[in-house]
Amino acid sequence: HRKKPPFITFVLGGPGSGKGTQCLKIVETFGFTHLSAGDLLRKEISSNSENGAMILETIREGNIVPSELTVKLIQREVESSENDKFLIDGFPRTEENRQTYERVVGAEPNIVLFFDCPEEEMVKRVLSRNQGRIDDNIDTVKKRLEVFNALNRPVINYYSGKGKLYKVFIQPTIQGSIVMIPAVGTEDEIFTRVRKIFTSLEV
Ligand code: UP5
Ligand code: MG
Repeated sequence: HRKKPPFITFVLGGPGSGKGTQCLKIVETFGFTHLSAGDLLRKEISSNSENGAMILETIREGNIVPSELTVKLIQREVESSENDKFLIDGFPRTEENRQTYERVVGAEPNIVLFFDCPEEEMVKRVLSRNQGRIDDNIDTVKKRLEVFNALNRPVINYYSGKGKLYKVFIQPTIQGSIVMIPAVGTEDEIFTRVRKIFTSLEV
């Protein structure tokens, strides 16, 4: 039995923005448990579960798997873990995902981390990743970006309005009329910024 509710961080950002990469570093440094919604869904495909074929088709098209299913997979992992702090990576992707999570779990996340990365950089990374993902091709990447912009941005705005959003810029910033250019950092440079966030939160 849990004494207190777990500390939940939603990790958001477009395809290839570096969510998974940074989550591994947060795990090493701060002892979180990393739950990638995409990985949990891909595990359902490879374990030949009853929903496997539907999930495969949905991911191939760059669409969103039904909320109840994803929430169930996440909730199962959280409840079977001894840890009390979690990174939920790549979820919620839509307002409907978010509302389903909050209704079923009965809680909001503590914070939301958002990797704001330029599209050209995301496309370049995804297409050079080469890990055999069925959705890492130019057509599906374009679709994933469209879905991200149309459906995930409202979720990000929602949490921003609640004061829960921590944004890591991976893109040029404009100060006055000067554009600060090469802000796409290495994995370690990005983590320096991420580390500051978690250090300041003392979790
Ligand atoms: N890389 C990372 N950081 C770098 C840096 N600073 N400089 C240079 N290179 C860097 O990184 C991507 C690549 O970039 C890697 O090769 C990395 O080495 C390099 P990664 O950390 O993997 O980025 P990430 O943001 O995790 O990208 P990913 O492709 O996993 O994001 P998606 O959000 O597209 O994928 P996800 O697995 O979350 O979802 C896949 C699909 O599942 C969705 O499209 C959807 O169909 C379905 N889905 C749902 O339906 N519901 C859900 O809730 C979740 C997923
Ligand atoms: Mg990922």
